[in-house]
Amino acid sequence: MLSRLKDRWVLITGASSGFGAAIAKTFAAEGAKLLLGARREERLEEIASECIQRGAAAADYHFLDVTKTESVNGFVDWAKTRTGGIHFLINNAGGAHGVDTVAEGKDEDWENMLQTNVLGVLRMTRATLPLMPHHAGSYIINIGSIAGHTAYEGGATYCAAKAGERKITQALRLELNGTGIRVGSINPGLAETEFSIVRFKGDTARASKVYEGTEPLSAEDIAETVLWVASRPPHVNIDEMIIKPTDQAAVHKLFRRQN
Ligand code: NDP
Ligand code: 8X3
Repeated sequence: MLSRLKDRWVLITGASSGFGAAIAKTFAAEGAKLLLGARREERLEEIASECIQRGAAAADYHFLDVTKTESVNGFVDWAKTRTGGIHFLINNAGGAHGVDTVAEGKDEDWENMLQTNVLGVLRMTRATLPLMPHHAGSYIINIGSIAGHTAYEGGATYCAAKAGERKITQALRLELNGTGIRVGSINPGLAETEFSIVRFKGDTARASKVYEGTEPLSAEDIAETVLWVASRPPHVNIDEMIIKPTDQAAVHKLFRRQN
């Protein structure tokens, strides 16, 4: 059967690593046409060329900083030179900065988390919506987190940001009702990507401790889930999904093997 992604234009933010890069490669194998954005263009170049090798019908990339309205609008203007219609918008760019308590929190970290995970999703969606065809199975898929469902110490702003992403997803679904454009959110738990390296500001030893003795999700696990969601027929909207490693019964309950 012909893939529902074949020759469909897919815009992925945060495609330079982790989930975004894995989603790009997974969609490439379905023959999709990819528009990849992030700040590290050299990474995007490598990923775009791997996507072509894997079967993407197109894989173009451009600098994107979702914290800046001009950058988002410039990215979408560039996208317009490639295509007249974007079928899938994957709002994935984001992450956490620091694990300070509220009492010790830094403005810069707070602003970064809210800029990327909340305002970035709003800016990208506003700019891309005019390019999304109605009643064509178009889909906005936002990457949330279990942090948007459950708060934890040291995560106040990240949890607030992902809860914000969840509310944006819900409001957007109401606003777009009747257009045929689907809106959904995928909320992963512990997954090993560059997420913790970024959260701990480049401290790789501290980052790897997060996953010690446990089997986290991989970026590919999330990419397969996004592909499944995007491949449902146009009348099916996967509203919201939570996906956690088997070892993670809840945010605070993580099984770690001793050895
Ligand atoms: P990574 O750090 O590996 O990837 C984050 C991506 O976001 C990178 O491609 C980065 O690109 C991009 N990004 C960050 N800031 C910006 C910006 N200002 N403008 C454009 N792109 C940006 O982490 P993950 O793949 O794990 O994270 C992807 C998403 O998944 C995030 O929204 C994260 O919050 C969420 N998530 C992660 C989980 C995990 O445990 N890993 C669990 C649940 C959700 P660049 O630096 O090149 O700009
Ligand atoms: C990333 C998962 O539990 O570190 O969103 O917040 S968690």
